[in-house]
Amino acid sequence: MNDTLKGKKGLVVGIANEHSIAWGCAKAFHAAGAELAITYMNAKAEPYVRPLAEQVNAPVIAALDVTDDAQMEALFKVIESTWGKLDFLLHAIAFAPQQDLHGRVVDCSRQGFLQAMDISCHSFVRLAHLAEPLMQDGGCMLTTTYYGGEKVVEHYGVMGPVKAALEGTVKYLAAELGANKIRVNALSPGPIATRAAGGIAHFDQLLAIAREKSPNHELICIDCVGAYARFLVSDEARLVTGSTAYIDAGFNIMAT
Ligand code: 0WD
Repeated sequence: MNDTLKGKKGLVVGIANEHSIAWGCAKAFHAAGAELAITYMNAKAEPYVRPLAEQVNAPVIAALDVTDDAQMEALFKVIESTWGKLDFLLHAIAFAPQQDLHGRVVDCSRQGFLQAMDISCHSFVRLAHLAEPLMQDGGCMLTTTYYGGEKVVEHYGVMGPVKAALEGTVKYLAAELGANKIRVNALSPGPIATRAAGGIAHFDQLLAIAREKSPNHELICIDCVGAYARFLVSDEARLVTGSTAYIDAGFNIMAT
């Protein structure tokens, strides 16, 4: 049994259902002995998320729409009163309005661009800002990015520039928080058929290309991402920070 997270307390933001990447991570964190705070986006999502959170005995189950500052502050108050500290957090959310996501980046509206950037990137900064004081013994902050932030991936649209900004943010946060032994990293999984993935046009093509071009010719599963996430938030990874951790069967090394 892996108990590398025994005694650790973690916040998981981004479970929509049992297919979510965040759920693969939550299962791995729990199996390694961590106690979790798990959020659901709104009342519509709660019936899908709460049973999962109960399955991993999460002592904190709370609503969090990251656009609601008061809700985020209230969540951190609950975490503080429950544990008095936080060891790690996972941010695994993204959003862009359909109209902007499906169009060209050059046509993206200001509102759509800002909303995508706010929910998918700056929300990580806000979580980090509130988590920092609770990470007195050090900690780890993880977010989720995609190869489309690094290279142009057809149909990824405005999420490409948003993920590029997120990856840049990871580096700056890692540099700023390193002195307090807080590590900041991004997971970069290959394509996985989740609810959010359904918003990307021709996603099945992306899956087919990933399988064909990756050295391993395999698709990624949420449990594979979970295993890597568990390692990254553990003390075993204490010298890993500011990195983009690919879990893509090697796709990123291939010239297209
Ligand atoms: O192929 C994929 N699925 C990949 C996903 C490959 C590489 C990276 N990623 C990234 C995504 O961009 C995202 O950042 O992983 C992260 C998690 O995505 P996921 O697990 O693929 O998607 P999903 O299960 O849908 O979870 C994302 C959730 C939302 O789900 P819906 O389906 O309702 O859009 O993000 C949450 C929401 O639960 N979310 C929010 N949570 C709080 N406040 C908000 C918000 N404002 N907006 C969306």
